[in-house]
Amino acid sequence: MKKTAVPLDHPRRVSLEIRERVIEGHEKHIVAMAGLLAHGRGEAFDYLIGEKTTDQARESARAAVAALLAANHPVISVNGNSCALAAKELTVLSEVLGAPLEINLFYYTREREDAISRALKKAGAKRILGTHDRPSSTIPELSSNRRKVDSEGIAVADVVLVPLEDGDRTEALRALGKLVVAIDLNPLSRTARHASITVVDNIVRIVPLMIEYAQEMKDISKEELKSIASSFDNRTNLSNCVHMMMSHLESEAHDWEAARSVAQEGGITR
Ligand code: PTJ
Repeated sequence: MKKTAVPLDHPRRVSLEIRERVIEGHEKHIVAMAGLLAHGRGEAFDYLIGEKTTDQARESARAAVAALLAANHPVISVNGNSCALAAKELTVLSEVLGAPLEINLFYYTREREDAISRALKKAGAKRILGTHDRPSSTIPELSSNRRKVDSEGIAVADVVLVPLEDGDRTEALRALGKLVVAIDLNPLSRTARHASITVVDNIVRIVPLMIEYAQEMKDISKEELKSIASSFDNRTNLSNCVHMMMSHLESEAHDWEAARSVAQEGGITR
């Protein structure tokens, strides 16, 4: 399918360009069909936070980076959507954190694994875990395709970053005693609720910021990093995120009421 050029002056240009990347990813077999739906859900939640990185997201991203820097075996899990939207940025983050990238797919096909592997290599990734030619282990608590993990990656990781997760795995990883960092625009999702640290923001905006934080924080002692991560309370975080969404909606409703009053005063009825 021919790529649709988004006009430069289109008011929704950024959002539409991001959408094009997901569609293109689907055409290249990187993104699963269900990934298109997942993206639409993400877009809706992004509206609710005003399509910008909030202070709450910054705070959770700092705690997330602290946890990843303090880890003995941090791993970044990559699926189709995260690859289509942030292959380059996740590759840089992986280098700064010393956390390998591991392909882990819910809708696994060999064609998708190969397409994602190619895209990550093109983005500069030198070492990719989770491919069919690697030693694998199983997460017994899981029945989905995600149960197959790399023996030198998620299987032995103490901290795992899971962007755009589908919810079945975070709980299982937590049950295995791992610290899970999620990036998910939906603070109500099972992943968001079960993760140790949930960053409620768009992967496109937050991963570049996490790279900056990782560069700033990489010389902090492990003790201090651990204390930053452990003092983060995810329940408070999620509650603040939901409150933020509600106040964003309230202010939108308020604007409409104000506009209606002005129109009525001016005698405009429609
Ligand atoms: O590539 P696969 O086979 O592993 O499959 C990946 C998908 C995403 C299809 C799979 O994990 C899935 O079905 O996920 P869900 O259950 O739809 O959850 C995805 C979550 O990511 C939802 O809570 C969305 O709100 C959120 N999300 C979507 N786009 C973004 C996002 N979060 C952050 N940034 C986004 N751009």
